[in-house]
Amino acid sequence: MNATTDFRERATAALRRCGADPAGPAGPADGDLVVTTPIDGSEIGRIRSHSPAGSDAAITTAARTFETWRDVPAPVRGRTVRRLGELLVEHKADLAELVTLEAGKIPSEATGEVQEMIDICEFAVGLSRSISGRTMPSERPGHRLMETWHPLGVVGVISAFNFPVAVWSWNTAVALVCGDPVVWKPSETTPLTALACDALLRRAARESGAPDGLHHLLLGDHTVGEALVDDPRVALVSATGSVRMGRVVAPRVAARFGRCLLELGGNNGAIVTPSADLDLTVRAVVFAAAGTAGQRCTTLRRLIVHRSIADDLVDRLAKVYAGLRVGDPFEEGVLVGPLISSRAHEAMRTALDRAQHDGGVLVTGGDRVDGPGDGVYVSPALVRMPTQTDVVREETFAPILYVLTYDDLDEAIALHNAVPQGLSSSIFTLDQREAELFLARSDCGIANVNIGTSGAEIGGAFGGEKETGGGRESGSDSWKAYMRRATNTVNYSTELPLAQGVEFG
Ligand code: UN1
Repeated sequence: MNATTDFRERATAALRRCGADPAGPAGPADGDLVVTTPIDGSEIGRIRSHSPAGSDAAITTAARTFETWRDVPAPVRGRTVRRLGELLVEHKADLAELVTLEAGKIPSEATGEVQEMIDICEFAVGLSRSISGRTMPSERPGHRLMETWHPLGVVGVISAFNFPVAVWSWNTAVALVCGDPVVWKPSETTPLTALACDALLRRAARESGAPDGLHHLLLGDHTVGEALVDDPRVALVSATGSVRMGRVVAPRVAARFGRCLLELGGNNGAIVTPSADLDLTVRAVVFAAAGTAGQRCTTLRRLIVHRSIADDLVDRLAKVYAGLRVGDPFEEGVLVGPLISSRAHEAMRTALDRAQHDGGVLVTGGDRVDGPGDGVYVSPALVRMPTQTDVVREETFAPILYVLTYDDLDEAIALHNAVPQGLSSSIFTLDQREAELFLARSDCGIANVNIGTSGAEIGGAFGGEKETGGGRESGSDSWKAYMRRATNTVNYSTELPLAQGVEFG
C-alpha cells in the first residue's frame, strides 16, 4: 500500500469510527468537495457539498429547533454537552488523526486540540448550572431590580483550517448550554474533521434526548457562509479567520443589526528583558514561533529583545531552529509539519524578500525542505530587523519570527503595541515591575508573563483587540455573547412610586 492510499484509508476509517458518512452530509447537496492532505498533497476524500439553498434549509431547521431548545432547562441542555465530551474522549485518537491528515499538525498538537474540545465541554457543563444574572438595589421601596439571561437564537459558526475542531467546540459547547442551536461552516480545507464532529454531536443529542436539528454542518465555499452572514434568523455570527474576512462579515451582519463575534488575525509579540530566564525563554519562543508551522493565530511573530542580550538570544534560538525536524507530521521526532498550501509558502517567500529589502538579515530558515509528495515544507525563519517595517506589522501565516531590539522598556512596549492587531502578547522577565507594567500596557486581549503567546487554556476568555476584532470566546464570561440580557423590575408593593421621583397625576 503506498502512502497516498494509506492516508485516504486512514481518513475514511477514522470517519467511520466516529459514525460519519465519508461521502459527506445528507440533504441538499450541490457539488463535490475534493479534500487533500497537506502532508503530501494527495486526495483523501471527495464529499458532497452544499449550495446556498442548503444553508437556507439548515437555518430554517435550526430556527425551528430554537423554539423548543430554548425551553429546555440549562442543566438538562448540559447533558447533551456532557455526552459530547464523553464521545470526544472515546474518539480522541480518531479526531486527532483527522486533524493531522487535514491540517498537518503533529500528533501531539492534534491530540492537544481534541483535548481542548474535551476541556470546553467540561467547562460548558459547569456553566449549564452556573450561568447567572445579578440583582441590583432598586431605588424604589418594594421593588426588585435584576438582570436575567436568555437564549439568543441560532448561532452561525465560521471556522478556519488551523484549528479545525477546537474553535468550533468553544462556540458550540457554550452556545448549546446557552440554549442556541448551531449552524457551522468550517473551512473548505478541513471538512472531514467537521463531518466527524457533526456525527458525534448528533449522536450525543440523540442519546441525551435533545431535539434533532440542534446542529447543522454546511460544507462548501464562501457563498454557503454568506447565507449565515446575511440571514436575519442567525442571531450571532461567530467568525474566525483573516482580517480581510472580518472586514466583509462585520458590516454585513451590522447592517441587519445582528451580533458578531470576531476572532481575526494576530501579530503577536514578546518582549525579552535583561533579567529573563533565557533557557526558559528559548523553549517558550521556539514553541510559540515555530510550533504548528507558524499557523496559529496566536503564533509568536515579533520578538522584542533588550539590546544587551539580543546577540546571545538570537544565537541560542538559531541553534535550536537548526535542530528542528521539519517533515511528515506522522514521523517520529518531527516538530514542524507542512504549510497548508503552496500559497502560504508564496506569502512566506514574499514576506522574507520584503524583510530583507527593508534591511532585515535572515539568520536561519526560510528554505523549502524535502517532504513527501507535493507537501509544502519550510524551515522556520528567524530574521533580525533594524526597525518594525510594514512587513513586520502584517500577519504572514507562516513560521517567520522577526527580532527587533530595544533600549528601554517604554520603547519596547510602544513598539509592541504599534501594530494593527491585538491578540496575544508576552513578556519574559524576572522583574515584577517590568511584568506588571507590561500587563497594564499591552493592548492585546491576552497578555502573559514567562510563557509564550500561543497555547491558551480554555478557562480564560480568548480573543483580541483592534483588528483582531474584539470578540471573546471560550471561558470566563464569554457565554454572555451567546445570550441576551434582560433587565427586570418587579414591584411587590401596593404602591406605584415612579423612578427619579417623577409625579404623574
Ligand atoms: C487559533 O489559532 O485560531 O491559544 C486558536 C492557542 C490555542 C487556540 C488558537 N488554544 O494557541
